[in-house]
Amino acid sequence: MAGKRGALIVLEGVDRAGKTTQCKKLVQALQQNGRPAEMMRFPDRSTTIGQLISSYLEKKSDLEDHTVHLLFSANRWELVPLMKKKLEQGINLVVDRYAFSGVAFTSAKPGFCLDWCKNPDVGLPKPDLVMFLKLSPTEASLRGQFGEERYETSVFQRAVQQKFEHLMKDASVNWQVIDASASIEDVHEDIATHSLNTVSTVENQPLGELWK
Ligand code: ADP
Ligand code: 2DT
Repeated sequence: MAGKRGALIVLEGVDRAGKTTQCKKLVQALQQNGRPAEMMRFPDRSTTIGQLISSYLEKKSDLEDHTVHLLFSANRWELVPLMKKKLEQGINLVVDRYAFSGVAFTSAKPGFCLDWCKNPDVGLPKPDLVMFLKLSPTEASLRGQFGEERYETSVFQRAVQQKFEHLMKDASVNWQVIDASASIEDVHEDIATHSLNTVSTVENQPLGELWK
């Protein structure tokens, strides 16, 4: 019989909600529980496609809006063989942003419908758990200024938040809303509990396909 597979766990949320902080802590906690775990993030800026995206985000280059959406999706697809291999090896993957950010950010731009935005990501490995770190714009602003990258304005982030709210109504995805305004340790406890439950639940189940 094949061994137990790893879980695909995604953290989503607005800028400064604590995604990166919590992904790192979760990987450590899973490992301390004897569960192999690794972190990934999207965009993965290290690949050739990722470098195009990075230059766009840093405003060093301009890309047409449909084009950059497809590049973000391609950046996920190029990592799929590696993700599947690791999951099959029993490694739990903790992912900082995924297709939900892809859809929320592009559909917050004028002229984009949700369905068009979802299409390129249909069939990606389906996360076993997606935790949305919820934080109000006021609380986010207390965690520091926006950076200099594209999309880092309060008007755009509010539009993105609304798109996330819409995506979270999709019951085919295992969404969990996390109160990200609590202390780093309390948020971590919440996230670790959900994650450990998921890891045990899915270890003998097949990996799903997103939005299919
Ligand atoms: P994200 O990846 O969602 O943009 P980060 O993990 O980079 O967020 O955190 C943004 C900033 O907020 C960092 O300075 C981090 O130390 C701080 N931070 C993260 N979580 C909390 C928390 N629960 N309470 C207060 N500050 C936090
Ligand atoms: P960070 O590297 O700080 O998370 O910023 N984005 C992300 C998209 O527009 N589409 C996507 O598919 C993904 C994964 C969110 C990355 C920025 O890129 C946006 C913020």
